[in-house]
Amino acid sequence: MIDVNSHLLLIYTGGTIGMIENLETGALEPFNFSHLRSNVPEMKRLNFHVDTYIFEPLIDSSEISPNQWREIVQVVKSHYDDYDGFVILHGTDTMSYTASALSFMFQNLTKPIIFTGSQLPIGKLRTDGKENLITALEIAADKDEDGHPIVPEVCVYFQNSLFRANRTTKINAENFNAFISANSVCLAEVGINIRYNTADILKPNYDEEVVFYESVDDSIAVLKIFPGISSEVVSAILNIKNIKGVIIETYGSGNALSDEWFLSALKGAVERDVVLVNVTQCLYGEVAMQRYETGQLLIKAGVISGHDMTTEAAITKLMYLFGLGKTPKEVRELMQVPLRGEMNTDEE
Ligand code: ASN
Repeated sequence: MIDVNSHLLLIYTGGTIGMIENLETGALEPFNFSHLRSNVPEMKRLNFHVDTYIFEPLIDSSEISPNQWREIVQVVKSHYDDYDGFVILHGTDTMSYTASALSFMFQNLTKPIIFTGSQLPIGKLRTDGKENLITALEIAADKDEDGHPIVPEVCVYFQNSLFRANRTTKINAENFNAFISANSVCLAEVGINIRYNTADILKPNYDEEVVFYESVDDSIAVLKIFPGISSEVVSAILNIKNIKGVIIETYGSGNALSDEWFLSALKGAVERDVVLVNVTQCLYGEVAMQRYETGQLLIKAGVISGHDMTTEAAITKLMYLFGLGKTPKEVRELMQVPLRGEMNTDEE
């Protein structure tokens, strides 16, 4: 039920939702919040209170970096006790990265943090931004009979579906349904009613404090395997100066080439304490390295399983764990344990 006494903070970072067309170049550019607000007069009709925090400068989300993730954490941290929930307007291009990062940077979260945005600017008649924004706000204001928020998680709300943030991937540059969470059920489906999947929503310990983490370590890389990949490419990535972790995007259930040069490059990196994490290039399904001989060779080389994690979740989880100052051994262990519902570990 929507709590009419709810106070929400709307954090506007930029993205298409608030953009307007530059008449000279024809390109969409970030624009100010009053433009956005004046295009959503419906916000005045919400029966709860919404304050705003506006990023300066507003950005296209392809410009996002861990600096902005830190700023979002700081804003939420300094206003945490003043609000019942937070809605973050963010560009769709990197929304899954930011939202995944944030899911790790808050521990024992007791309030909703809902990311949303749009594919068409709010000033366009057919915009998807209005529904996304209004419903994200309503979800953030929803409470259960004990007065607790229904969804005390970091989520992405887009086109009628509420997803766990660290399970999402942007899969569509055209349609309004830009996101999916391929390996995890939706936390809510929105039609005439908002139907929450309460059994799947993570609940915090309300007797304990939320913990905010502000540092992430970006000494990581992604190595996408493709037929014909050369030893130069592989060794250039695995030997980057000060690299701490590499996400290896493999085929199918976690397979890659079994050439001697490849396996010895991986072994060499593991011996230098680089954490190698296997995620699949497939959207659906998980890494099960023991299933094929090629996968088993990766286990022998010291590669660990990222199970059914998205690349976005694996990247941001590694950044978070190294940001905590964990040792490579600890990172290897923690990468294989779900910390915020980001993966399912029961492989076949
Ligand atoms: N380029 C935009 C952004 O990510 C795309 C969008 O928001 N739909 O900021």
